[in-house]
Amino acid sequence: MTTTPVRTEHAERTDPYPTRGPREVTTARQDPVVWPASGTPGRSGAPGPVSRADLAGFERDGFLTVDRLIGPDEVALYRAELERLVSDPGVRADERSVIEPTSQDVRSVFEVHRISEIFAGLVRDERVVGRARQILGSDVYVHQSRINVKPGFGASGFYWHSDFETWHAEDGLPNMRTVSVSIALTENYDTNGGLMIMPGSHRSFLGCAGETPRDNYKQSLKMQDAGTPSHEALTRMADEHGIRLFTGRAGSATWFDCNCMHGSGDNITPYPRSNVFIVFNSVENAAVEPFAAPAPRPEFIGARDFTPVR
Ligand code: 6CS
Ligand code: FE
Repeated sequence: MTTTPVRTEHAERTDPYPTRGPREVTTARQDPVVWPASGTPGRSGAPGPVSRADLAGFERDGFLTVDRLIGPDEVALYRAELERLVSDPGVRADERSVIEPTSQDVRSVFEVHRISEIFAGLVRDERVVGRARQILGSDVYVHQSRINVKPGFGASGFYWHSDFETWHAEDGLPNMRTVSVSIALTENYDTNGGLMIMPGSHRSFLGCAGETPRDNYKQSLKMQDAGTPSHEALTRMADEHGIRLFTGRAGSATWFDCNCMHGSGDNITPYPRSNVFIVFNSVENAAVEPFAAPAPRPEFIGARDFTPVR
């Protein structure tokens, strides 16, 4: 007797946050911002280094700032490691490095938590991973890490976007249970291309119009196109939420929810705005198939190793 293999269709799954279809569509957030500790429903926020007032601020605004997350000696250590990495020809030639289109300077290096033991140590630091576990209410793994050099004299910024929109569409993160920290390694002035966030924008999801091209990351990490909001949407959101520019000395940090609408301007000053950027995802929100892309992005951009940070 012969049997024919039964073709199982790709199980239809509902997408809570539709994006990259024919038109822009706004969906209310369906996830908590500060998650209850796994197994203790209701109580928001596991114990940890973030004060209750700061947790409340994070819930409301989508971000919180720490004036001095790391001290001057640590800043010097991470600055030196950043300089070592960006001046290493092997790193520069590696696909993990993004080169500035005009100046040919290194713009970013991805997956520094894997290629650098020094940055791996920063990820495991309780002042860092402890805050992520507290906000996400669970163990966490690193979905992405990068150093952004943002040299002076013309480094280009990042246009307005929601990180979650990309991480959902292209990396397959199902829910908004992901938090980023940007740790300043140089002074963030109000003139050298600082991070801007629309406070409160994390509470609604803007699904963008336009399909994801194949191998989109090869272009999007230089200048994002797919996943870019319309002028109308940005005007509406800026009118509703305002725009907050983050400044701070080296060693300060901004923690922000994965769905904040944010961006940064060019840096034409002589002063670099370098930072290390770490994205923690809950182990209960591990990446699945992309929700709106032909294939997942490479692992150095969207991790597929979900081992919790210890
Ligand atoms: O596509 C990404 O994953 C990266 N792009 C930007 C502009 N922010 C988030 C992330 O590093
Ligand atoms: Fe971003």
